[in-house]
Amino acid sequence: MVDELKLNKAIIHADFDAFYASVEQRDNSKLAGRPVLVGGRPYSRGVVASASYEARKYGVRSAMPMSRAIKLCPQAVMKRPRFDVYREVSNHVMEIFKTFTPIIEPLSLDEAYLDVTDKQTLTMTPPVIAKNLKLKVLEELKLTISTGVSTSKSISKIASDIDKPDGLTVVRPGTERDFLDPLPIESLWGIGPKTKDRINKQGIYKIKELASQDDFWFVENFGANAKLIKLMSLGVDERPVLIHKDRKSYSSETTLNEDTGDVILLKEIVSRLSQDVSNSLMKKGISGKTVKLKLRTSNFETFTRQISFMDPVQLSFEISEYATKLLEQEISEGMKFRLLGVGVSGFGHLEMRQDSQQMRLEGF
Ligand code: DCP
Ligand code: MG
Ligand code: MG
Repeated sequence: MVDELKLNKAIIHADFDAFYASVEQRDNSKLAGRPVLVGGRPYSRGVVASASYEARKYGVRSAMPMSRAIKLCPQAVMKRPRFDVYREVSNHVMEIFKTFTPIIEPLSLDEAYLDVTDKQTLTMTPPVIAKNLKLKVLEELKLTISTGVSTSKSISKIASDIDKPDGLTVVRPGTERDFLDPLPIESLWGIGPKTKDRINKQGIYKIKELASQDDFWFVENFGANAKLIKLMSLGVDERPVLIHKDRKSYSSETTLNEDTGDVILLKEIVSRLSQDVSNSLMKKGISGKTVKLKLRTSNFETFTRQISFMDPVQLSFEISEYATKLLEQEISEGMKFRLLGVGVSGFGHLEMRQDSQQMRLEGF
């Protein structure tokens, strides 16, 4: 019986409910039970980062302009984000997860996959493990998480979202397709709002309708992702929970003491960050083909811009040159920034870079 149980992979996806907003409610008892919005200022085009469930009843959602959110829910309490606190909570929850299984893959500050396949016993079934996980998080952090339990990452992620807040949704082995079939296609990984609209126009709304399309249709509609999305729509997802992801990028970022739009100062900061990243790359002996610039404006809008090239870069002046170009494209009159970050990804080894330079020289 136990062996039979162990044949199935057991993966839990756990995600905090209204993460930033719940932390603010927890740390200020006056906010408990009230609509809370964490994000930028309404009069400076700020957006909502997190809305408490009390605020969501009024139609408020993440990424909505704060000014609109306040119109929908005028009694909401607005809070500025406290990123340091959220990071601490995140570290703590990952430590709690580690007491359940060493196989953990964090996806962001507030969520992770846990592979508990080998932790199952007759009594300690995956749903019981998920329940204990929720209890421990509540006990230690005074915050709720929602969990999804199934045999795969994609289904567990969908399941954890289906009964928020404080949910525990179990999709038993063998019932994956029954679970997925009636859901809207945008529940699946890789189907964002634009893709959803495009597919809906063809009269396809539910995962069941999607799953019945042929391979040719999938390739035509999803290109390189066709196979993955087809398999996921059929409830097949063999991707393992990855503990140590290969590091995909090196970056350095800084929050400014004061928001600034001073171009010379911004360029200086970009240059310093590029130096940091370059040092890390040199230590590892790697170089990357993509330079990324991260910006957070004074109204808490965060975005990234990137540029890729054939020959990888490693030296700070090269990284800085590209990052500065990206910066120049984003600066406009009156715009101020509170955070800057520079990163490099798309790694190959340095030898490859030397090779390619050599080849270029030979080509002359
Ligand atoms: N976040 C953000 N901007 C977004 C989305 C999210 O700054 N557009 C931040 C704030 C969220 C946190 O990331 O609190 C976690 O994101 P989630 O998508 O998990 O959203 P929440 O935890 O806020 O709500 P939910 O209960 O739906 O998970
Ligand atoms: Mg969350
Ligand atoms: Mg999340």
